[in-house]
Amino acid sequence: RFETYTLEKDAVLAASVKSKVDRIRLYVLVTAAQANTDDELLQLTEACCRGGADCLQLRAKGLSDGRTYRLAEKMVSVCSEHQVVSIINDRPDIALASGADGVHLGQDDMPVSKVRELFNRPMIVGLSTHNADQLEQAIRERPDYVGLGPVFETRTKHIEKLAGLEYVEHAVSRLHDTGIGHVAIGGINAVNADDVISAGASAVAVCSAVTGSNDPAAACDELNNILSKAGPEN
Ligand code: 3NM
Repeated sequence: RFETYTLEKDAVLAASVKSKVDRIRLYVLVTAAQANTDDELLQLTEACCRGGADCLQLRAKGLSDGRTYRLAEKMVSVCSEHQVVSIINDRPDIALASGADGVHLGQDDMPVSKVRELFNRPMIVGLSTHNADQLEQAIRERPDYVGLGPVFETRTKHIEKLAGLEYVEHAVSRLHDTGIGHVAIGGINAVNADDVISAGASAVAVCSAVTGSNDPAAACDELNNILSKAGPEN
């Protein structure tokens, strides 16, 4: 009886992970560098939530573990208040400890299956992919969603080769029926988001288009309008 209960509970929790991923359309990366104060970052988090982001990712570069953890915990609590999905970049341990909804992994991070073994609750695991070979490998590893990029030139992260809109098109059709979600990423803004949607993407991830704006909430709102015009099933 206990076993049945646990299995049922796991199935319900796993379904809740899937439904969280399914409702992501606007995903914003909040980059925390040494120069930022935690208050600044929390204000940015709040603004993105108010502006209608569906998911926020904390990218902490060069911060101590202690500070990253405290920041993550605060961001998670702001996200939960607004029912926004919270993801921590690169750090399964901090994602788990801070109560985040999930973790985002890069190509150089631990394998998806090993990261899942660390978790004592169902969590979202995302994985960056930059080309068709990495996508095939990702489909075998079964993350909950994959990042597809860089679609356009970006100054936020150095990546050797542009994946382009062609990669988005390829990946979206390849992922069809796999149950794995996707977010297109890299140089996406209010001017080109339409093209990304036309290439088949149902979700976009942005950093500078929102965090580099004087009014991040308005920038999210503008992107949201563009995404919603693309049609509810898209
Ligand atoms: N990952 P912006 S592109 C963090 O292709 C990141 O996997 C990418 O920032 C990938 O919106 C990228 O400022 C940078 O271009 C996204």
